Amino acid sequence: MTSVWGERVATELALREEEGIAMRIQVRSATVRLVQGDITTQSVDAIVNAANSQLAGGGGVDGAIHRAAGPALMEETKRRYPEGCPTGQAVITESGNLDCRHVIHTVGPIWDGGLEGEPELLKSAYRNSLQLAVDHNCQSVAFPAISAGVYAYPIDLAAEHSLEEVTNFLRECEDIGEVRFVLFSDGAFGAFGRVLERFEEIV
Ligand code: AR6
Repeated sequence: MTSVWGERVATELALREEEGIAMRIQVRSATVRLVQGDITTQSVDAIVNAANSQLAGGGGVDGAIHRAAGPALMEETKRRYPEGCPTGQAVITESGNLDCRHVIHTVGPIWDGGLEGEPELLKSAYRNSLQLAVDHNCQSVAFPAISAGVYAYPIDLAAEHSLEEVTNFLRECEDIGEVRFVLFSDGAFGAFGRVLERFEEIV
């Protein structure tokens, strides 16, 4: 059955294309693209880090970004945001050795069954990251699947809630040209792809 959300955005999705391991849709003037790969190698204006609320670094995509960026990234993060970043919020830094202008550090929720406000907090993490990108003139932004690793957000729900919030944002704000989801695993790419396919079904 088609969701209310799907019906609402369907008319604004003009294009979906499969390019091997990439897919994209168009939402007004922006492209939402799915690629499978490593976010640290993306050439975009900003990449988003799935951080923890202490901004202390860690494993997963956080560890990969800090390793690739070099120590300047953690030095700046600690100096500018010693208080950390609450769940659902986002902060921005320069990017060290990465091939992007900025790193946006956001904190997704830890999954605890789904009745503790996790969907709203995840959506807030995406929304606040995109708003920071706009505020810093970043027209292309790459996201990992926030909360879908160590924080255990079920991947199918993560795909649905992430794409829902990003497309809602792009319906209202035309300052961003591309949002790229960089999905590390086959499972994550497949889950995001299945949500995107629903768009095509209802166009
Ligand atoms: N590029 C793209 N995606 C990646 C990469 C990469 N290089 N590496 C992992 N992923 P996670 P979370 C995927 O655990 O669930 C950290 O320790 C991964 O497969 O990185 O939000 C932080 O410090 C998964 O699909 O983030 C926090 O303590 C997705 O990125 C905590 O983990 C997110 O997995 C945050 O947990």
